[in-house]
Amino acid sequence: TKPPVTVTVTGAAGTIGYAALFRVAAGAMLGRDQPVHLRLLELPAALGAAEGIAMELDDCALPQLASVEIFDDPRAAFDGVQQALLIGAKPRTKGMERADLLSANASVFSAQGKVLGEVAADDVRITVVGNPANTNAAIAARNAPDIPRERFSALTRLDHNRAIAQLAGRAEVPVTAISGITIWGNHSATQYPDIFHARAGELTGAALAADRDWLVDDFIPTVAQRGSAIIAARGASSAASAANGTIDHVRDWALGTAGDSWTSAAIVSPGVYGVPEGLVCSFPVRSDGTDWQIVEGLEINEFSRARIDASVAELQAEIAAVDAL
Ligand code: NAX
Repeated sequence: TKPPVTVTVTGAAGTIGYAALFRVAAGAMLGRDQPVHLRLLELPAALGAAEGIAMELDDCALPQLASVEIFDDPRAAFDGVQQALLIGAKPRTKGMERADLLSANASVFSAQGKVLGEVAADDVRITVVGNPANTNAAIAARNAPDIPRERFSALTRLDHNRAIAQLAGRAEVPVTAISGITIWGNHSATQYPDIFHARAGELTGAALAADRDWLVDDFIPTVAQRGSAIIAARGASSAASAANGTIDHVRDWALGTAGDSWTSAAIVSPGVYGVPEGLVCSFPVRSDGTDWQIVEGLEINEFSRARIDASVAELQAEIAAVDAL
C-alpha cells in the first residue's frame, strides 16, 4: 500500500469543512487506494466541534483514514503538510466594509503563508477556499517565497461546475456532454464564465452565445450570483457544493485532468492572456498530476476581453487595498 498523504484542513469545523472531511477521508479526493493523515486546524473556540467531527470520522471506520489530529496551532497543523486546504477565513460581519474584510484576512493568510513556507513538505500543494480566495492565495504565496508560486491556487471549481450545470440545462444535454468552459478572473460577482470555446453535445458554445440576451441576462449572472441565490433559498451559504468543488479541484491537480478538455482554477498569473504577473486569477487549466498548465492560444473575442479585464481590475484593486494597509 501507498504511504499516507498528509492533508491539513483549516476551518475544519465550519460547514464546508464538515461537508468535505468525510469525502476526503473516504478517498474521493486522492483516490480509494491512497491513505490519508487528516489534520484539522480550527480556532480555539471551535476545537470542541472539531473533536466531535474527529469522533464521527473514527466512527466511519474508513480504511483509507490513517489518522485524525486536531490543532489550534498552524505551525503544528502544517508541519509536513502535502495538501493544504485553506477553508477557514474571517467572515464578513454586519457593517463590515470590504476593506476591513480584506485586511482581516490578509493578516490570517500572511501568517499562514509564512508558516507553510517554514514547515510544509517539499511537495506541498495549497488550495485557498476562504474568501476573498484569490487575494488570500496571493498573500499567502507572497509570504512563502521558498514555496514555488505554482503550488498556490484558489478555488473557482465551484463556479466552473455551476457553469457546466447551467449550460447543460440550456442545451438539454447531460453534464458529461459539456467541455471547454472557462471561469476567468476573480471568485466574485465579476467572474466571467466563458462559453465561446465550449461544446454542449452537438452544439458549440459560440452558437449558444449567439443568443446574447440569454448569455448576458441569464447565463452569466446566474453563474456569477449563484452563491447569493443559494443563501436566499437555503438561508445558509453553499457548503456541500463548495466541498465538492474543492475535492474536484485537488483531485484533478493531484491525479491529473482527463482528455483534451480543461477545468478552471485560480493560479498565480505568469503574465498570460493580459493578466498581470503575480495576480491569482482563474484560467483554463489542465493538470499532468503535478502542476497546473494554463491552456494557451484560446482566441479571446471583444465580448470576453472586456469581462476578463473587469474582473482582473477588481483583483488589482484588492491587492492594492491590501498593500495600502
Ligand atoms: P463557516 O463560518 O461555517 O466556517 C469557517 C470555519 O473556519 C469556522 O469553523 C471558523 O472557526 C474557522 N476559522 C476561521 N478563521 C480560522 C483560522 N484563521 N484558522 C483556522 N480556522 C479558522 O464558513 P464556511 O461556510 O465553511 O465557508 C468557509 C469559507 O469559504 C468562507 O470564507 C466562504 O466565504 C468561503 N467560500 C468560498 C467558496 C469558493 O468557491 N472559493 C464558495 C463557498 C464559500 O462561500
